[in-house]
Amino acid sequence: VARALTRIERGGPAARELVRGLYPDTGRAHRVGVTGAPGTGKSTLVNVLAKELNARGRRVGIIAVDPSSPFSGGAILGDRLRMQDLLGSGVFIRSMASRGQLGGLAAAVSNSLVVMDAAGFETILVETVGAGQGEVDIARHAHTTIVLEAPGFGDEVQAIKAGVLEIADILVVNKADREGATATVAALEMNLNLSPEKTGWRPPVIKAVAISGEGVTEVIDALTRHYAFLVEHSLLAVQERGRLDEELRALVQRELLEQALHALPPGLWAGMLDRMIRRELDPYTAAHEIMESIPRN
Ligand SMILES: Nc1nc2c(ncn2[C@@H]2O[C@H](COP(=O)(O)OP(=O)(O)O)[C@@H](O)[C@H]2O)c(=O)[nH]1
Ligand SMILES: [Mg+2]
Repeated sequence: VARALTRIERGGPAARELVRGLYPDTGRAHRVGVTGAPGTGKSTLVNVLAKELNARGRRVGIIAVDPSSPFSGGAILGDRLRMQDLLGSGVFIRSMASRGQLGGLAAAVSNSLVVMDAAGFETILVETVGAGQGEVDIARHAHTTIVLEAPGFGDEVQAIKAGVLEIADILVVNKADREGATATVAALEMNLNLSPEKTGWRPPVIKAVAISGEGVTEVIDALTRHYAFLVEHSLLAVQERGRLDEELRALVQRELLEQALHALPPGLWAGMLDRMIRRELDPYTAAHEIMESIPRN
């Protein structure tokens, strides 16, 4: 599995060939995304969840995605310690840093899920830093998304960014050993009351202390209930269709751009950039001219 994941991360034809071979054996794992601001306790929670699920006999894999790690060695060091902690437990953990743009990372995560799913991991926990659009993207790969909040992360209502409640299936207020957890829970409940439920699932708000394991049973119960809800309402297929639609669009978009770049007369693209800088050409007209100059079959 480790070697397959390395191949996936390198990308290119070898990665594509691997995905092609493994794809028929996928579709059985429960994919769980865990997201939230840095320092809310995602890694700690993922660890205890993995240990507890593993103790209950489930095969658990972890993918830890940290788009910021090229800049902060701390996250990587933390993940190393974490891997030590899980060593010998039967939990498989893989850390992934972003190289280049998030589009590439999203593809690497998607393909890593294929590898772990095919390898028979029944629950795959994907930890992602909540920092902009990226985490929303990665959350789309999950059946169930856990969003972590922690008290003392600024104004409680402000901390609940737009879009976060939309992606949350389970809300965890971690660090409940600290002051302000009750206020954070209340703020989240209030926000949930204001936002309409699209599918009939109301995200539970669970207080937890990840360092002591408090609340972990409740989170696992919520995971089980959410998966059962998806099955019961035939939402797994709906979700999957949406996810595959996006993935396919992204792939075709990339292919088309590559084809266009190949087909263009040499120097045309650079010339257009020069003209745009001189304000002789606007981006829309440039895109139109590029489409016009691509030879069609
Ligand atoms: N007091 C308290 N500290 C916690 C709790 N959970 C995690 N931490 C600490 O918060 C820090 C950040 O945790 P980490 O899991 O690395 O957060 P991440 O950046 O979201 O992955 C670490 O020092 C943890 O030990 C908790 O429930 N209570
Ligand atoms: Mg972390």
